[in-house]
Formats: sequence, structure tokens, C-alpha cells
Amino acid sequence: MSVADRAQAEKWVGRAMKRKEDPKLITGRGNYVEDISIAGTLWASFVRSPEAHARIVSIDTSAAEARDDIVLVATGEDVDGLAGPLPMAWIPPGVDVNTPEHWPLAKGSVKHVGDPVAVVIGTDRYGVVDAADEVAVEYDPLPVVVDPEEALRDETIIHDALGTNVSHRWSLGGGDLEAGFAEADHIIERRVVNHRTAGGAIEPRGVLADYRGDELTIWTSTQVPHFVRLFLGILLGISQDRVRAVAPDVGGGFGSKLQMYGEEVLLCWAARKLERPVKWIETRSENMQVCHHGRDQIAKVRMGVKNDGSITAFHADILADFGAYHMLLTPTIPSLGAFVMQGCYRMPAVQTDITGVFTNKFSTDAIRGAGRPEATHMIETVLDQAAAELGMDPVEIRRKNFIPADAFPFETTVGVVYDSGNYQGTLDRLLEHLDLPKFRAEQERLRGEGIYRGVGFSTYTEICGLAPSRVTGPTGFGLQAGGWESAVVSVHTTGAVTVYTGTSPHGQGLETSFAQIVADRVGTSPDMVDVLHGDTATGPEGLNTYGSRSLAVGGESIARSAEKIQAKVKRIVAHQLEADPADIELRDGKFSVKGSPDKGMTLAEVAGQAYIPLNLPEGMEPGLSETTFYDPDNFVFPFGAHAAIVDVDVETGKVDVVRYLGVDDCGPAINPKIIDGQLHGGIVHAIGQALYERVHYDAEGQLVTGTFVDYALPSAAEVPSFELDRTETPTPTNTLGVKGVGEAGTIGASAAVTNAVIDALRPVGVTWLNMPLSPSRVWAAIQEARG
Ligand code: MCN
Repeated sequence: MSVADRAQAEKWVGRAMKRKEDPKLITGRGNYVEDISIAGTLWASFVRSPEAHARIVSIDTSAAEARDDIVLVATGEDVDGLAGPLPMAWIPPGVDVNTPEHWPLAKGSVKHVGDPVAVVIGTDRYGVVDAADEVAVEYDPLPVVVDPEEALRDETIIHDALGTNVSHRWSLGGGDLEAGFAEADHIIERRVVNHRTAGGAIEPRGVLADYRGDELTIWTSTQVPHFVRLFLGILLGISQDRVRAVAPDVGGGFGSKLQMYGEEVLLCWAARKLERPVKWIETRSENMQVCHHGRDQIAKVRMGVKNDGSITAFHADILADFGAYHMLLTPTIPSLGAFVMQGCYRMPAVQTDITGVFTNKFSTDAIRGAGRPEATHMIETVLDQAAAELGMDPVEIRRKNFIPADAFPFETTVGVVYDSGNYQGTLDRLLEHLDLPKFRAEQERLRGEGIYRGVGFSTYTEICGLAPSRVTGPTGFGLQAGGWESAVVSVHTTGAVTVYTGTSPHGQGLETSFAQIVADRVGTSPDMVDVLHGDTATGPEGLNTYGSRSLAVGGESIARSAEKIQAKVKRIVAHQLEADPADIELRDGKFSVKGSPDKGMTLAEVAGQAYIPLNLPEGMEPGLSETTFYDPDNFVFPFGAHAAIVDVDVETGKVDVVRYLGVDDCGPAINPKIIDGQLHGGIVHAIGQALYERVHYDAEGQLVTGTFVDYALPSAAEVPSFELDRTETPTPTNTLGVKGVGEAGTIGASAAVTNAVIDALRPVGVTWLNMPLSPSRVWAAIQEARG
């Protein structure tokens, strides 16, 4: 083994370590909100509207109030003292947005099924549910609008105070669109429907609120405890230092817990009013109804191409269904896709127009990928349509248009600077694993046997690592306007290390990957590094976990704190060994003088000295703890090439994914096993959307898919073993060179599956399909094609 190889082998970063956090989670020793109890806790249950749109005529709470086990029944009018309605914090830059008032309990009218009209609080967990049934609400039903295209016509207005169902219109473009289309030999136009999906986290939401000694503590199943603390403080008029928000173990979020929910506000309000802790655990049916949904866009997409396959113009005109109210980020979500609407291709002209409308459904907001899966699906499926029209191979049309590897940093047509990329590299590697000529021959042979097999490609790039403050600050993104992340690395006197991160992991394995980053820099093992998160009382500020930011922003701030520790340790060791700090190196777990490896100190030995000022260099502060607030210069732009191979049963319309291959690039791997795990989850999420999952409301606004019986989440049985590989192109944005991967699979995969199904069905005449590719939809398309 060479010296360089040995040095690498000794590093923790890059190792496929098993996740430190898993043993407790998989042996039932996790600590979820449900597991936390405080003596004297009351329980809450919500009375929710069965109507999608109605005036509240009366609410009779007397029967519930008469029960011995009920302490409080409150309606919208009873919730006093809130500084304002629920927050909508982010809007796209440079636009005014119509935002209806949204209160924790409805006032005067309900706008969607599940809209809460009252809360019942009492001593018994099941008693409050019975009592909620006894609250008699009289509704005067109003016309219901479920279809966003109908909402746009403003025939029935959902929020009278706004006078329109339109939230806002917003555009982002660059280049001369008209000239681009004029130059094209072919213009491909498709209506791309990206239907509504749910987060589907294993753990539904849960809240425990406790107010004592003028301090409010909330334990909540959230991705964003610091946001929760901020907004609770504002809404309830409590100074931030007196609010503590804790996200204990969180059983997944997938974006649906990046929110400030009314239930969280209401439980805190009630805990303060009643001077008793109050708890609520969401049921799965409630979760399907009122935990925010995602996607729900209809886009008219046009792509101009020349005969040689080069793209001349791309236009996406998106109608986004926001549901009944704006929640924390609702109006911003489709805009996130607009920033990468040219994907990994050269496009001389590109434009995204977005119209957001309200309907009588629950709100949409960020679900894994948030805007980028929708954009990628549009680009990648319509590009395949262009290839088919030109008689070109889908791989060749991609190669023809890729931004070349030597063009980075690359300023896109809309002015976004892609940090790094090698799109040819990931596609080439993918094709090493998938022998395309062999596949095509096999496909032909199978068709002879009546088996319809298809392959679909998707080559994506995305924008993540939210976010540079220079972008989020001035443009109106972000109430706090910053995009930084903070980290403290503290070495205790024994050499044990505690890391405080402002990110808030809920399944991403950050306790392990962050420990690997620190261990390498301070000369210890990840077992000795404890990563604390999710509690606003334990660290400095934080901006939490979403937008695949935790590693690229939070991990980088941890690396910087660890580097500061290393520098201080070197100075202490140099002082002790009477050497120059520049001559101290970290080698074999020891800080030693270069050339004298036997003469050195371990981290534990240095830590012992660091707390004894007498033993430190003149003027050095005692202690071994460093803080960093890191604000990146740019986003990061991971990318990859995916291929799905599917079999379609042309008699039943059933689709089976028989192989799935992906080559992704998120920069140097901190932990390859975690990267694979993130991709597995992300790809399944997108296969779920492509084939099975759909949040469906009927014409009356009733939620048809209110349980996991009707909402078909794929299980391991529905997906093949994934064949994954990586290339590693470091980003210049951070010193680790890393980019996000938490959403990558979700962003790339739905187009690959859809393109594969269309490829399989071309011989029977099916040339275009919108998701979900359920058996009935695919079967109907086959029948239509066969006439
Ligand atoms: N990683 C790595 N090396 C790299 C890049 C990433 O080892 N070069 C590792 C990171 O260290 C981290 C993991 O991959 O352990 C994901 O990191 P990152 O891409 O920074 O994403 P975040 O931690 O910010 O996670 C957010 C992302 C989002 S936005 C959603 S939604 C999502 C997701 O992650 N929801 C999840 N993954 C999820 N996984 C689970 N189990 N549950 C969810 O709810």
C-alpha cells in the first residue's frame, strides 16, 4: 500500500460506515414525541370539517363541555391573543402574492375537508376523540372548486377577501424565446401533469406543549425546530429565549414536516391557557388529510429543436394548485424548479411562467425535491418526445445538448451559476453498466414473445444546499433572510467530542457522516463524537434540514469548526513539545512533530491540558470549543444519469420495474452507504409517484385516498435491487467539495420510469403518457392507441 493510499485508508471520510443512530431506532429504543410523557398531561383532538367549502352556521360545544373528562373546547373565535394568522414566510422574488388569512382554527368558513373548526382538550386520550364527535357543527355548503383550471376562471371565489383564486403570477426567463422557437425545425408541445402526492412519513406528526415558569417548551415531530421556535415566539408574544422547540427522533418528513402547523400553535396556546401540558398525536387519516401535500402542477411545455437535435428554446407555462391556503413556503415551491429549467443542457432561450391558484383541497408545499422533480420531469420527458420525433436515440439527443465538462462554472440562460458538472461522465458510466445495443437486441427478441420491455433515461441536475444569503436575503426568500448554518465542536477534558449542529436530521444519517468529518480533523474515531441536534436549547441558532442543505452548509460549518480545533490543538502540542506549530502533524491518531512520529500527544492528552491555563501558551484562552456560522457563496448542483427498465403487461396495463440503474455525482462521498440509502429512498419515492401514488379528491372535494389502503406507497416488493454507482466531481463552493443527495433520486427517477413505459409501448402506438402510470391508465392508453 502506498503512503497516499495508507493515509486515505486511515481516514473516516469516505468509509461506508453503518449509521451510528440506527441500533436504537431499529430496536425500539428511539425517543419520538409519542414516547415522551409529563405528569398531568391533557390530550387534544380536533373537530374537522367534512365539507370542502362551507359557511359555518353554528358550533354547539355543549355536549362535549358537559363531559367530566373535558377541560376545554375552543373554536376559532375563542383562540385569543395570537399576534396574527399562520405564517407564509417565503415568496418568489419581485412579486406580490395574494395570501388569505389562515388561522389554526377556521373562522366563519371552511375551505377544505379536514379544516379544523374546534379543538377538544381533556384528561383521556380516547375521551377527547369521543367528545370531538359530540361537537355539533352546522355547515351551509358552498360551491366547491377542485380543478385548478376551473379555479382560474374565478367563477367561484374561495377567499372572498381576495376577490380572485389567483395567488400570483411569476416568470423567470432568459434569451430570446420567440427567436428560439422561430429557429427550430420542430416544436414539441405537451401537457405535462405532475399530480399531487403525499409525504407519507412513517411517523405522523405529534406535539407535546408545556408552559411553566413563563417558559414554553414544545416537543414536535418537525424538520425545523428553529423555525417553530421563531414563529411560536412571534405568534404567542413570547420572547425567543423563553421558547424551546425540540425535535426528538423524527420518523421521516420528506418535506411534509418543513412547516409551522396550526396544531403546533394551538397546543402551545392551550398549554399556556390551561397551565397544563397538552399532547396530540396525529392519526394516519389526519396525516393524509392535513399534512401538506406536494407537486400538483399542470404545465404546457414547448421545446424547440433543430433537425440535428439541438435545443433552441424551452418554455414551461405552469399552473400550480396551491390548495386552500398558503402555508410556510407554498408560493415559492414551483419557482424552485424555474431556476434549473434548462436542466443539464445548453438552451439559448428558456422561460418559466407560473400561475398559482387556490382550490378547495389541502395546501401543497415542499415535498422531497420541491419544484425540481416537476421541472426535471418536464425537461426529460419532452426531450424524449423530441428524440422520437427526430428519429434520434434518446442518449444521443442528450449528448448533443449537454453543457460540456470544461464549461464550468457555467452561467445558465437565466443567470444561475452551475458550480460544477460532468454530465457526459455520469452518462458514460451508466452505459458501462447498461449495454444499450445488447438491451435493444433483447427488447426486440422479447417483443416477439409478447413481452413489452422498455428503457427510459433521465439525466438531471438540481439546485440545493440552501442557500447563499446574498441570494436569499435581497430577493425576499426567507424571513430570517440568511442561508447560513452554525456548528459548535467541543472537545471535553477526556477527549470525547460533542458537536452541536443547527441542522435537524430526521433519517439522513447525519449523526454518522458529521462524526466522520470531525473524527478526521481532530484525530479521533466517530464513536467518540456525539452529534446533538434538533433542540433549540442546546446549540446556537440553526436553519435546520430541507433542500439537501445539511451536508453542504451544515457539514461544512462543522468541518470549519473542527479545523479551528485542529489549529488550536497544534499550538498546544507545539507549546508542550517545544516545537513550531507548523511542524505539528496529525498522523496515526496522534499530533506529533514531523519526522518524529513517536513524540506526540493524543487528542485526549491535549484536551486534558487545554483546560489547565497554566499549561497553555502565553495569552491562549483555555478550553477546546469552536463555533462557526457558515454562509455559502453559491448553491450546489448535484447531477446524475438514471435508467429504468420496465416490462408492461399490455393485457392489464401493469408496469413492473425490472432494473433500475443510477450514476450520481454529489461530490466526494463522506459515507457511500448513506448516499446509497438516500438514493434508494429517493428513487422509490419517485417510482411511487410514477406508478402508484396519487392524492385524489373527488369533484366534491372529498379526499378519496385517505389511508394507505387507497394511497399506494410502494414497498420493497414493488422495486428491484438498485444498481448504483458514482462519479465524484467536487464543487468549488465548499472546502469538502460536497453537494446534496437527499433529494437526487426523487428528482431524477420519475422521468426515467415514464420514458421507459413509453419506450415499451411505442410498438403498440402509445407515444405519450402522464403519471401516475396505473394499470387502468396504461390499459386505457393501449386501447385508445389500438383504436
Ligand atoms: N452525503 C454524503 N456525501 C456526500 C453527500 C451527502 O455522505 N457527498 C450524506 C450526508 O452526509 C447525509 C446524507 O447524505 O448524511 C444526506 O445529506 P444532504 O444531501 O445534505 O441532505 P439533508 O441531510 O439536508 O437531507 C434533506 C433531504 C431532503 S430535502 C428530504 S425531503 C429528505 C431527505 O433528505 N427527507 C428524508 N432524505 C430523507 N431520508 C429519510 N430517511 N427521511 C426523510 O424524511
